[in-house]
Amino acid sequence: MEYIDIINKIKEYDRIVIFRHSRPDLDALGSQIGLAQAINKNYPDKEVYMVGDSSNRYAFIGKMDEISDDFIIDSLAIICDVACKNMVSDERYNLAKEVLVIDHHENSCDIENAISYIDNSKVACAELIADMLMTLNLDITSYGATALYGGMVTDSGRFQYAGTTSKTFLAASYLFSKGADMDFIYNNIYVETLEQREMKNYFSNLYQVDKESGVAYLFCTKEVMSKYPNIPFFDISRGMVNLMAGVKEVVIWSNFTYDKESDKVIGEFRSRGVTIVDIAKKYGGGGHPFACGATLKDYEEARLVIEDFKTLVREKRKENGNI
Ligand SMILES: [Mn+2]
Repeated sequence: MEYIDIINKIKEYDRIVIFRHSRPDLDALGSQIGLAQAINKNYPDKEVYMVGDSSNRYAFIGKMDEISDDFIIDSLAIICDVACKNMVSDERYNLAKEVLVIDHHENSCDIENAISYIDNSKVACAELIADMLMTLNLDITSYGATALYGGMVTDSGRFQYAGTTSKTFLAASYLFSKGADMDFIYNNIYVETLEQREMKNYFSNLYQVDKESGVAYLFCTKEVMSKYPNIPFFDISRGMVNLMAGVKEVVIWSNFTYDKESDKVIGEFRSRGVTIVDIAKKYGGGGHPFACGATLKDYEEARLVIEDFKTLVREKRKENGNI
């Protein structure tokens, strides 16, 4: 499948509904909003809506729509930034005439009868969409460009993570030429309240480092989570994992957060230079080579993951003493 096939599919439909994964990050929301804005701009006669659960953290970027089942039945469903059916927010994509998946994750698509465009050379789904628009000479509103830029900035860790390529910067350049508002994104993402800073200080004192292997882990247990009843889960689970990043001695870092909704432990895993996604997959999860996660039964299982990380680092050190 090529970019033009995505656009031709969009052209076939008057009604389009854009989905993405639950607990959205800015790449999921930015991809949705950016794609909707691009369709509106280039094909103004089409009706485009976005659905899914809301995010406190990223509410600044825009709101989702309320739409009826009847509308979806006549529509093309486009699912952004996810290709696993159990991670899609709002399962009504099942009602749509056709389903098109646009994603950049490693996992292959398990959504039945969906057409999929998956490119895991893209650091963000938003980069994929921006690259498509740029390649096909399509236009986008400045709001849409800002949303896509936000997705690229966050999924690439401000163009720092592995996976950022020369094409990422070309896509960013395209978005700037369409009026992307960098300050709006940075002021909403990188400015925090005193309370947030103090919370980070608390979690910074909580993580453990196994110095022998260079594996760090944070256990945000039920007791720990009960100290922050009003903080969205995501702000701790993903928000705190990188407190352990950028430490010379730490090669793999992980955050295991108790989720009271599912009574499970959500693992977020990160690494510098060591591929860890296979361990995430072993525990039923997935993601990117150096940034992935898995849902675990309990902290006993979390300890098994940590042991696997330690073994992995030891094995890698046998191959390459510089790790
Ligand atoms: Mn993404």
